[in-house]
Amino acid sequence: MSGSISPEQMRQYLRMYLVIGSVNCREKPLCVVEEALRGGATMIQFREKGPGALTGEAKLALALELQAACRRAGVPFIVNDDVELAARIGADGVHVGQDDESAAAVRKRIGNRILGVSAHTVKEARTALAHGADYIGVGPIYPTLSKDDARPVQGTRMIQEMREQGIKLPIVGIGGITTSRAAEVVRAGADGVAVISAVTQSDNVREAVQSFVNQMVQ
Ligand code: TZP
Ligand code: MG
Repeated sequence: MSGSISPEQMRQYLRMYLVIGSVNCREKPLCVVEEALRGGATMIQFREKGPGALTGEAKLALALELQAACRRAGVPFIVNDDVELAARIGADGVHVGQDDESAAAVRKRIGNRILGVSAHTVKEARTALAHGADYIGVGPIYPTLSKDDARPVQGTRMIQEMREQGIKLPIVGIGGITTSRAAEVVRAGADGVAVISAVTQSDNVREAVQSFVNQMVQ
């Protein structure tokens, strides 16, 4: 069983999904998130991972700060992996990978909040649905420098295959997506794009997000 969010609402939230942690940022993460929200980001994922990532109280403090910005903007705030943290701060949802706590267990723990699951095959997509996922993240679509343990690049083919095989769950593509590639990801059947570096490493975060949002309209 999925949560209480409707698939239609979920698809809207996935359109321009910014994934962010302190290690991805060239300036203060709060500034990046606030600029992204001004640019029209539709959902934010706090993914505090990799060399130099914050832990403990510092991680909690940053999560609270970013969550407050999202609340002010009325945009959902999702926590990657850390179900404990999500529960503690009352996040709007959790995103888990195939190597994290099982989606079914997370669904039990988070009730109706948003549950996102990474899926790399049609089988994983079906299992995610059975376990109560509200959306799946599919990738890496293109080469990425933002995830050390990324699986092989899939191109847009897997999204297409999932749609051909009857997967109707909301899908967000992730991995190496730039503004010039976003349309291709949506054409393959995704409802939106999840992006780290094309936004966080950009000289103008707000404009980068705006240009993704504009791609989504076409
Ligand atoms: N999962 C698959 S690829 C990826 C994650 C978290 C990293 C995406 O980052 P970028 O910088 O948008 O390629
Ligand atoms: Mg994970």
